[in-house]
Amino acid sequence: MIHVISASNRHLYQDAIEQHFKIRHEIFVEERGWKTLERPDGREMDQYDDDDTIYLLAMDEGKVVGGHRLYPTTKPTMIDEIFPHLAAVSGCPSAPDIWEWSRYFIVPAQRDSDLNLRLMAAVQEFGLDEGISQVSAVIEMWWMPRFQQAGFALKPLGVPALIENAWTIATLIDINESALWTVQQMVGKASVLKRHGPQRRHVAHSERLRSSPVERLLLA
Ligand code: A1S
Ligand code: SAM
Repeated sequence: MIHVISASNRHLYQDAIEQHFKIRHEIFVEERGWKTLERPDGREMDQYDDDDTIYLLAMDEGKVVGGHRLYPTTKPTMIDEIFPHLAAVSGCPSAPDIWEWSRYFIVPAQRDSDLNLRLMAAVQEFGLDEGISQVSAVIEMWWMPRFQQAGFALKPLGVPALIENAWTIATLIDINESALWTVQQMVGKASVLKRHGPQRRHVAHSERLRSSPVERLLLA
């Protein structure tokens, strides 16, 4: 199952979160060669890993096997701060119902399985549950047919540019019932998420943390 982890339930997932930072280092720094993200402690984390980050992690018998993360666009994002030139046509998205999607990975042993489709279904299912209408993402162009095959509608925010030798584009991806339905048909499952507690809890928790420093202290 794919677990939703936010500040509201992170205390239940300390081990999974730690595993995932190490796996991210192995995959993004060592395999993909994104050397800017290299860290001596072997944990890949950046400025978009904080109390407002929501992780969707696929777990198999206690082991993290894949995942991705979401970050509120009401805060400075990767598109704003690092890749604004990719959003030169439409501007950088910033709205409570748009979240930035990044760090999509599957451990090598689980690639070329249905996990990829389940991870795609997870972003649609979670987004619909939590009132997210779009996710923004900086993607290499080879993602475009993958998303289109899964029924996702994408809108480019600008023109592609070469980043680390890969043609890359900033996009907005719609979260909607139609995309969820298409990808669920491909997965052959109605739900891929493991839920603890009520729906609409994770985004609302993050919004409360951001709205009040006192609440931040009380909820910490
Ligand atoms: C991006 C964040 C946002 C999305 C939110 O026949 P093949 O093997 O060539 O088929 C491949 C390729 O067509 C394509 N593909 C995968 N990696 C590619 C790359 N680096 N460059 C160009 N094309 C690439 O996908 C096909 C299937 O790939 P796969 O690895 O055999 O299987 P799977 O299960 O679909 O897994 C895909 C992912 C991307 C999840 C997996 O390869 C992975 O975790 N890679 C490392 C992390 C990564 O690069 N993430 C994307 C950037 S964040
Ligand atoms: N879509 C990617 C993701 O999901 O994380 C990020 C963008 S993609 C163009 C890969 C490039 O972004 C790599 O060169 C990587 O070093 C860079 N990158 C990712 N996160 C970064 C960060 N926090 N600061 C600087 N560069 C970053």
